[in-house]
Amino acid sequence: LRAALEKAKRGEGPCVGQWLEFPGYTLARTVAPLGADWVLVDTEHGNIDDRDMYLQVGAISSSGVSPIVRIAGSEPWMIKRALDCGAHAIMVPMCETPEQAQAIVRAAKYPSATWSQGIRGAGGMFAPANFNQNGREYLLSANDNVMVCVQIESRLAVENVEAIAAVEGIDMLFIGPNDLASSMGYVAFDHASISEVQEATARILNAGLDAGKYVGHFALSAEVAAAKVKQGFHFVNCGADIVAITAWMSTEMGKLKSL
Ligand code: 3PY
Repeated sequence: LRAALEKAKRGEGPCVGQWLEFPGYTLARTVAPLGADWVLVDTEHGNIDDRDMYLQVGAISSSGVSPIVRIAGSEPWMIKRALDCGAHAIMVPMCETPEQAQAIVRAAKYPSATWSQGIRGAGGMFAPANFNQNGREYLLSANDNVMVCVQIESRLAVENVEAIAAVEGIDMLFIGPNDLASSMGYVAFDHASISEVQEATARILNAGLDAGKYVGHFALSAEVAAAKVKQGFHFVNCGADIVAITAWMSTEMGKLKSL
């Protein structure tokens, strides 16, 4: 994942992914080989429980693709379980202050000489296989290899974004445009046409770039994703399983009825 992000930073093509809202090993197995650098398992809004998170993360990594888990909240135990099942990165929603960002980093790091504040517990050895490592290798390298991404998606988060971006151990800022618009008092789905949201988007992008961090943006189509890459974002998805299924099935059903 880091290699794909570094490539994106050098302007050699974006780091692209797919987004899972539905549960199931076979779904993850089907989606992972479709050309993505990463596939995200969404335990925040998806119908994905702890067991399915384990199944999907394993299925994605065994396809040679980086599994990312979006955590339901920012609780240390949730971060621990996502990392213990072998996520290459975590995405934590609604990070609004540098103090919250520091707490998220602490939860994602084993205590070590470099990360004396780390509180991640050292049990659960399912993760090493997803990094082609043995347990000892994983314990020694996870603090460097596992990536921490926080979502900037509220008015307060935008006010604090430079301070959040400066937190050591935060690798990426990711914009959730729907929640951002919603927190500013607009209808979430209208985000693309709201100038306040677009101004905040530019500020978040600049804060991330100035701090030397990766910056990502949520997108529901290739066109939107490509526009965000053009704007300077490194990391984008291009839809989600539920979007693909509903769009394809309703279009085909409509076609059939008109034949
Ligand atoms: C948002 O758009 O708010 C997101 O978090 C993407 O799911």
